[in-house]
Amino acid sequence: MKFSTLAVRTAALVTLSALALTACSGEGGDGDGTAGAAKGSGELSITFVPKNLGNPYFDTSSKGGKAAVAEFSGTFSEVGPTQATPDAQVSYINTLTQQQVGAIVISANDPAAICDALGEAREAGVKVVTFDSDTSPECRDLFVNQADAAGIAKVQVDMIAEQIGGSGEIAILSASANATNQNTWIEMMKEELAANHPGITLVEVVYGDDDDQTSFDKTAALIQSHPNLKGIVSPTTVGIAAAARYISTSSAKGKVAITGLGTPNQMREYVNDGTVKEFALWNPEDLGYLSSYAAKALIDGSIKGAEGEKFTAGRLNEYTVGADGVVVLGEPFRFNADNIGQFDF
Ligand code: RAM
Repeated sequence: MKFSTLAVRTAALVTLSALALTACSGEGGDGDGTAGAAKGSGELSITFVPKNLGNPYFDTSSKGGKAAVAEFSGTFSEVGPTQATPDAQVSYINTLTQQQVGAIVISANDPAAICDALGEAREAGVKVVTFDSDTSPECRDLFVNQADAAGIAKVQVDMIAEQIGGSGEIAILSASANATNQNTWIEMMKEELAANHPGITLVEVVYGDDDDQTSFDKTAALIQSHPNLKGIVSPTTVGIAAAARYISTSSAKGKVAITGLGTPNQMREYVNDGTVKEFALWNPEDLGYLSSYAAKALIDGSIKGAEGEKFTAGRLNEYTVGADGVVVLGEPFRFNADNIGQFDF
């Protein structure tokens, strides 16, 4: 246990320096805003397809993706659905296949629902990189994972255990019910709770669909139906911000802890008003940046997605493809009142 704590702390420090650097060098403003897909069969035309548009997390990952594409003089674009439903991305993938883009970089709302469409894209010569939320491995060339899933699960369980004093009822407010990434983390959180926190009971898992209002309403319902609830873990940036907003003006403030995965810009107000003690995330801008370089390496043939292959990702330096075609960005980082002022994303 000691070793893993040390390893996480060391990695967190490294990540902190990377985050601080990014915070200083990032361009201002929000995400891409480009309408429509990259046109034509331009070799390095790379299109990002987030789970949903209008989600600040994906605005930030697209910003990093766009910056990388500009560095290697490719063409960047972003398209996607407004709602994070399982097959909402299919029509966008089909259009991109017809347009013969160089690569699709996609965060999947469902591990299987977009596989046929991605298969057709790959048959047509389009490279497919999943990032953030994977499909089944056989449906893509590479998955750029934000952090090791076990580490993401553990940091969230550790934070809620610390914040509720190690015992009591908790609930999870997730994204959409089919989201590959959240479902993986939830399973691992359950294992971590069972193994190391016998005093904590997970009473319910609810789904806010990465929609602000739905997540807000689900938070209210959770607190009403579980009067002894001591904490909520929300492994989604949309959910945690909506839950914090609800709790900040309700009588649950100070009684129900809220933690999980959030962006500093969305959570700052709730850390400053005492609603939230601590939450975690990686740098979504770096995730997008790395994903664009991975797509480029596939397009130019320097990698195929096989274990052990290496490629260079601009200012993030060299990465190696791991088992099952997975590239891991880094470690999650904890944000709290002491450090949140240093970040702008
Ligand atoms: C939301 C999305 C995304 C997830 C983050 C933490 O923005 O569900 O997939 O990685 O939260």
